[in-house]
Amino acid sequence: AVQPNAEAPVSFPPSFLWGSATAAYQVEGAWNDDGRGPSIWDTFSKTPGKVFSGHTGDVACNHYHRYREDVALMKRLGLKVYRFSVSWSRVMPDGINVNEAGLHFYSDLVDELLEAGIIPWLTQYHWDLPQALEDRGGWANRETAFAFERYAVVLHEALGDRVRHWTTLNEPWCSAFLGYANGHHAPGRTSPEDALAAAHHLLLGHGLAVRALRERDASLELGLTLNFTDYQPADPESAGDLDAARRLDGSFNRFFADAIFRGAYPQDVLKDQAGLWRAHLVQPGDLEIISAPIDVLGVNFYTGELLTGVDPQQAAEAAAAARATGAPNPNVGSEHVSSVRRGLPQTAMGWEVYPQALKDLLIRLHRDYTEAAGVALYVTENGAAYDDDADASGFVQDDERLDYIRRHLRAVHEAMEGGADIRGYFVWSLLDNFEWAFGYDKRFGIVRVDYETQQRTPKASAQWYAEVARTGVVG
Ligand code: GBH
Repeated sequence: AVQPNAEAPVSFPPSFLWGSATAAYQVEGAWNDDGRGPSIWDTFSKTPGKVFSGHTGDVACNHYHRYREDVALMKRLGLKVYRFSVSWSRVMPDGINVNEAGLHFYSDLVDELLEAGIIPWLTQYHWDLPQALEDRGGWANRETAFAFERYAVVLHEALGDRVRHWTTLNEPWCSAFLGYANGHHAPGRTSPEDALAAAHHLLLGHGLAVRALRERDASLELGLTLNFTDYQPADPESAGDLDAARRLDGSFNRFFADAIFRGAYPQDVLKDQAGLWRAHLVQPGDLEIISAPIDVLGVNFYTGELLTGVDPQQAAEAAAAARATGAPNPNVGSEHVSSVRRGLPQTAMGWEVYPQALKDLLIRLHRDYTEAAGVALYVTENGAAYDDDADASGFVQDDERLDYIRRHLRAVHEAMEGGADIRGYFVWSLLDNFEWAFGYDKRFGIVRVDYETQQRTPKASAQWYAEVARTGVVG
């Protein structure tokens, strides 16, 4: 349903950064070019039954060979910033030794962007751990956090003269819990204990990288991107539903934000996860490193959910029962929680479209975390998959995606009016790409990719977004 005032256009400040985002494994292809080593996503996608229809990122959008064309396309669309990620195993094939040819690619990409007047926004890690590090325990092994710190230094030495915006991690919740607890993502492990170890070591790696980068150059803009979902009780009168919302808000949102901004994991979440934390996992000084000051918090937002749960007293029992069935659930310690539909329109992912949640979330993040820390907010991902229907020329009149982005931008604007310091917005995604376990079946791009010919065709949403980026006005 359209808001009553939806027709009055809103204006964003001229400094607002309009951008788009991608991630290395989802767009690059060139899986074994120029000395790239395998990542956990190469292994996972080539394991039968893990990814829709056996799709892999071997070719993807062939961005590795077509980056010049893609940068030119962004320039034509008037985008001011490009958020991309680096494939760790391209620049360090075994996670440790440097591959100069791999670094070259990113150096060339950065040069191409700067020449086009587009700000490069680098994400160090978007889920594709070198397989060699996974073979030594992956993120469940504390050593991986130190390897991540060395990786940050290698990137900084190659790109630090030209890249100002550094994001350490993209969505550590996904890496830890989809990767190690329910196995929906690479490396496909299903151990709640490993998932919690991974979550802690990811955050430790983030903190170590921030410290190392800061030491090298105090003027860099440093931060990380977290995925947030607005969780509300299905029935605000029900103790079980209130408990369910508290739990997932805790394990999904507050767990990461509290560690970063308050230097402590939330007590209630630790209680929910009691018995699943390995002894000595958190070592003295870890949370101090994790909470090293940052400049930017990236917010990835797709939906808000209503939750329902059983009575709090029965929760532990229900969680244990769920674990005993071997049915993996990423919500470690809160396996009994389930979501309830609001009855709103859904995207092709089955996610309900509820922009109000983005406004509420941004205001809350500003109030609870970022304002006091002097940290700027950026919406580093927002967008939608729909079943696109391309015409003979490849054009897609994607009115639903356009409307999704439009309504969420209006929500961002409302949050800014509510006081939140939001400096930019990156649509997910520039291109249709490899949507992880869903392969190429789900299309998030504002630009259509024909996977037969690699032809790029801006959709109606891209044309509309270009106008927004040019004028700063959202109708
Ligand atoms: C982002 O992840 C990714 O950063 C990006 O690479 C990806 O292409 C994009 O979104 C679109 O999916 O049902 O248990 O998974 C978002 C991942 C998906 C994580 C929804 C939380 C809900 C819990 N989010 N998920 S579960």
